[in-house]
Amino acid sequence: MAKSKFEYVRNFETDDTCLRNCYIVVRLDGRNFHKFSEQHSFTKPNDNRALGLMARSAQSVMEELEDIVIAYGQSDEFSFVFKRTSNWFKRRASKLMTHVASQFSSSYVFYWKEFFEEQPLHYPPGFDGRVVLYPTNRNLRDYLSWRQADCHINNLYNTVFWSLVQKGGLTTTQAEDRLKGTLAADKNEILFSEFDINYNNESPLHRKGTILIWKKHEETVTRRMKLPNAEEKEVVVTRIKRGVESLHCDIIGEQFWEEHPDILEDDN
Ligand code: DGT
Ligand code: MG
Ligand code: MG
Ligand code: MG
Ligand code: MG
Repeated sequence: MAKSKFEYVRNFETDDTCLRNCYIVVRLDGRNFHKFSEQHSFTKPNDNRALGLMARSAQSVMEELEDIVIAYGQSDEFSFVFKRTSNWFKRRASKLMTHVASQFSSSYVFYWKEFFEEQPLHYPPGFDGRVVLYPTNRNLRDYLSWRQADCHINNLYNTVFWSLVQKGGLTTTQAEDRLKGTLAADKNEILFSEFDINYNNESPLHRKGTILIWKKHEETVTRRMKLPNAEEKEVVVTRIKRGVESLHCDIIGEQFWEEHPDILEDDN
């Protein structure tokens, strides 16, 4: 086919191929969720409906897009890790990122009612996305550890803060002042001595966030088969299917990675 004289505009497109051999991480974050959570009456410090909807939307991303080996989410953010050998969309960063962001956003709206029931969605939420490349398993694990440590730090702070306000009767300004300069141990102590809360017994969903991985399971179905002599016969067929599994465990230490050796590929 002859090229039109307009064809040259293609040359204005820039190359955004992600470097080979690197894990591709796409992290999404809710746009202005400070306001969104207020306007949709999210419970403080954690709203299980909101966290459930985030995880459900991330599951849809994993099921609909290719080559995601693990996803990690907390608060209004979710990170998706593409396997380092992925060649999906020729590793073009903009394609990967926009597919993740749009699949996630449309799922967030699509599944809203399943989680929020009578609470209406007042306006369409948005999510920003970024792509980061990690060349080694250590770098990728440190990235995920960073996000989970962030979850822990924020959740510990928020748990004490809202205990002081909701149960201790402090104003938000007083609670802020009370927590200024405190270390983790101080916060644990306030929770324990003043509110009878052992932080380690708080919900793992809130303390650890949500990890999504693939899990294989066997599925047995009965099929009706036509035999050559026109007779029908019932046949039992067993297939290996994979489904998304949701966990709320530690991913900073060794144990998780020893128990799930097929998430990471070798460094060499
Ligand atoms: P951004 O990301 O720069 O557009 O602005 P924000 O407002 O989304 O800021 P970000 O992402 O740093 O903080 C997340 C906000 O979402 C934060 O204000 C708390 C809110 N949020 C997230 N999850 C929950 C929840 O479960 N309950 C409540 N009450 N708020 C939540
Ligand atoms: Mg942000
Ligand atoms: Mg945000
Ligand atoms: Mg955020
Ligand atoms: Mg197209």
